Amino acid sequence: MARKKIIAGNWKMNMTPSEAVELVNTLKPLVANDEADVVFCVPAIDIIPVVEAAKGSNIQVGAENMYFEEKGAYTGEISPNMLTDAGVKYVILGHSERREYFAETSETVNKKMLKAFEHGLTPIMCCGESLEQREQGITMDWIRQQVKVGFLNVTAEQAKTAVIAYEPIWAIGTGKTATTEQAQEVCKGIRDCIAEIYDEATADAIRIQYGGSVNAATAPELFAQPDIDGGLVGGAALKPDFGKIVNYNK
Ligand code: G2H
Repeated sequence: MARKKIIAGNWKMNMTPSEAVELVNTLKPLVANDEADVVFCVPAIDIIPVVEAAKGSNIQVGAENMYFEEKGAYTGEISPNMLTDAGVKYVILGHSERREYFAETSETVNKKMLKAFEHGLTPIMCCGESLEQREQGITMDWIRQQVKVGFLNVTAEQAKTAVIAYEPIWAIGTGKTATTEQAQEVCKGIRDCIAEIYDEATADAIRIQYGGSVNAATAPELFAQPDIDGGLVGGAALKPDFGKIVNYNK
């Protein structure tokens, strides 16, 4: 099955609302590519202006996180229905920065996954090992656990529409991209894990991205791998270079 590539920017905690609109206006003409889904995952406060600025383009908008309840006394949180009402289609869940700094666990990620599907949001579930885990030889054990817990009670039909982002923690924002072989090996391992949990058809349909210091120079080879269906891009998504990453195949 030919999977459509998905190339998503993760803006992290960058861009004020006015800077966000300016960036969308700069990138709009550069990120047109019919062969890939192009998603801008932006800070909550930027969502509404970015949805507005992206109108008429191929840019789809994502959030960087959400809570697993719909409303109530959860000061500071944002709910799935708030996101959909604002025009959001995707949501990053379980990014390693949220796991490290904001006590996110695979269990909370799983609750958020289930809520995202319930509301028609496509989750981009992040997983990845630390340098220590890689050196201990437990990369795949760790990632398989993150995937298995993250997908608990997710149906095969839902899983087919999901996106998993493999982001080795040691490659995030460090300028150290995993080698193409390392990235392909883990992405294949993730696909095998999905086949074990569900079946071949689900494994064949789910999209798996690589993330971690992706740039215009590394994207073409990474995205050409059989099990890498695009990228989750941080730093380089804030620059005109993102247009080159999206058009990696041109
Ligand atoms: C990894 C990635 C985006 P960067 O976190 O999710 O960021 O490309 O800056 O390493």
